[in-house]
Amino acid sequence: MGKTIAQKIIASHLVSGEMKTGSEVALRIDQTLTQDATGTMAYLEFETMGIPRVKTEFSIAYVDHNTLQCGFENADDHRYLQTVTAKHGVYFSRPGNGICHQVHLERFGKPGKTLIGSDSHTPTGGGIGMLAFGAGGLDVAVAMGGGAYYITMPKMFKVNLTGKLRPYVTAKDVSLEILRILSVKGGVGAIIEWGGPGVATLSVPERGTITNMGTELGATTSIFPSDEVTRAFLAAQGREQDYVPLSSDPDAVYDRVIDIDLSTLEPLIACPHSPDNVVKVSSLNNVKVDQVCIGSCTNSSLYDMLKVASMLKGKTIAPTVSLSVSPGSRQVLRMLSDCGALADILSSGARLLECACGPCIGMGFSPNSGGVSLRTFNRNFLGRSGTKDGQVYLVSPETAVASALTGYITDPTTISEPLNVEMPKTFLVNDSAVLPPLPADLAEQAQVLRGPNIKEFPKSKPFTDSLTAQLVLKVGDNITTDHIMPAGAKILPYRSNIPYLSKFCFEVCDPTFPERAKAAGDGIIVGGSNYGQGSSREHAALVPMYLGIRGVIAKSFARIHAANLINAGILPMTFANPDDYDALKQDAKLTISDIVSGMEAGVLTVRADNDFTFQVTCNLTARQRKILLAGGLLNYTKEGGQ
Ligand code: MIC
Ligand code: SF4
Repeated sequence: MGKTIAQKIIASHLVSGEMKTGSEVALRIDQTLTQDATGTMAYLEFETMGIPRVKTEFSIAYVDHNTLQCGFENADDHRYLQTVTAKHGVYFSRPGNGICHQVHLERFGKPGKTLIGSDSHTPTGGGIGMLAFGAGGLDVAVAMGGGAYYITMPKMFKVNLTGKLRPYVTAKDVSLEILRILSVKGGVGAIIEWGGPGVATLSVPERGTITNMGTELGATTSIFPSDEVTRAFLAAQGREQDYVPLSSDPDAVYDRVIDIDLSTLEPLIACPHSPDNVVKVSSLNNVKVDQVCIGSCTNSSLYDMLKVASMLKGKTIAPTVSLSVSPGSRQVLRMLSDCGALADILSSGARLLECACGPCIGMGFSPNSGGVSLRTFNRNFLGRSGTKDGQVYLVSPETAVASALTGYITDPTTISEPLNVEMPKTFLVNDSAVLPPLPADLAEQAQVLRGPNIKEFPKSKPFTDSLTAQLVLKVGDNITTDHIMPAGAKILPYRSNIPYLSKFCFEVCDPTFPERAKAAGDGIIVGGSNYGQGSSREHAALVPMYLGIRGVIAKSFARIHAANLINAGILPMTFANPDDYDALKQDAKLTISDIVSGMEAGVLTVRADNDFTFQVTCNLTARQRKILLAGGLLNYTKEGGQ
């Protein structure tokens, strides 16, 4: 039987396991990336493993999230990251060099290689034919130490593209269309491969936009073939030698095939507060806009920015609109400035922000109270912008500019002027902001500089055979990691200070949660379906663990979060009968007995203090059971577990 692209890369990186859907496979990891908000924790974890130098082909630490330095915390973290990476063989991309996924696509991603990154949008690398996964920091630390990355062998979905996008309809609209079709849960447990004749019409940055937003589908990852378009992109970046062709076999079998005719798509928009809340832009024509933000790892490539500049040239944005533009990398910014396009952007009245995540993660540029903000980003979860009642919509750069010019949500296909932007034949290559690590002989003596904000890693408890815990919080469906552990300019600087962060856990849902959880001692959280969707931040597991949470019972879990819970020593359990969710009341005392044998059988019985008894399933591999019994992955690894 023929193989899909992902199956070919998995087969060539298989360390153990059988490539059968649903069974666990361990993969050799060629490259790792971290960003600063998750990186501090990942390197602290790496340090406790006592491995002197990373064992991957290439590992890099980016600083792109916590770039505001409103106090010593972020600056100290940057210094820690710069010194710890130099010592352990990791490259360091300095603050201002750009957003990790954009820079990685430009400079380091290689077709056919495996990549894991401590950021959920690492699958952006699929745009260049990499098999790239978002993972928790601890999984990245283990991979840096030469350990395998464990995943459940996913189903294979194919999206078959035909036709060609019409002017002003974009790759972002393709992402929104697939979210409309599949929803934020539709990709769970699947790898999405993009194929068909329409693929050849899409550039690498456009493919990157699509694989980037595959994360919002809950997909394990997304990938494009590596073809002549890939070769041309790599050649333009001065690294044609990294090109290898990659395609699926003609008789490859997919679990599901979805057809999209690119020529029939219209500009789409995701309404508050979920990326799958998608309608046509034309259906919202009269909505007044307060703010427009262009950038993020989804839409900050040179190609996107040149289109933005061309649409803004000679025009002025509406006086009621505040427009921000954050180019994805220093390369993009330099090239915009050299060709004069930057002047067109600035003359329109736009505010230029740093080449970083910025407003996407609530690092400044929050909208006004109740303000309507159109963003070219990938997430519009409640409160993420930093303004609790902000109304965030997700759009393409073309829709963003058209709306910034009129002051109302505007379908860009109503613009009559043509939009002709070509990708350059060569990019301006200057990697001076990427610092190589120290050579091994110097590294040994090198000092790692830590600031006072770096606090000790919290200790988790190993599981014993029975647990009585209070149901401290009951929440509904689609709880995101932004609900569990919010981000934003005020809290993000404390990513290496779990005790301080814990004060904000579940703040969006119930600000009394941290105090109540601490008072309860051992606690359990009950959730609906797709619990923990969104980011890869392991803080959404470490902080609840610090507050005493021992287990989460939900209707279903998002992949990375479930892995992070296990890594933190928290037991993820799924309702055997989802209706039992309704019978549970917050504050109930829950007792789980025979945990060790139950984990092995995959079924546990839970008794509430009103004698209501129900069953939960926990499909854990032997390795995951050992991790939980050891009290988390760090303990397990220290004890010699593989
Ligand atoms: C996000 O987009 O939510 C983030 C911030 O990039 C996160 C990582 C983090 O919380 O640091 C992600 O997507 O994994
Ligand atoms: Fe940064 Fe936003 Fe991308 Fe996350 S989604 S990596 S915060 S730009």
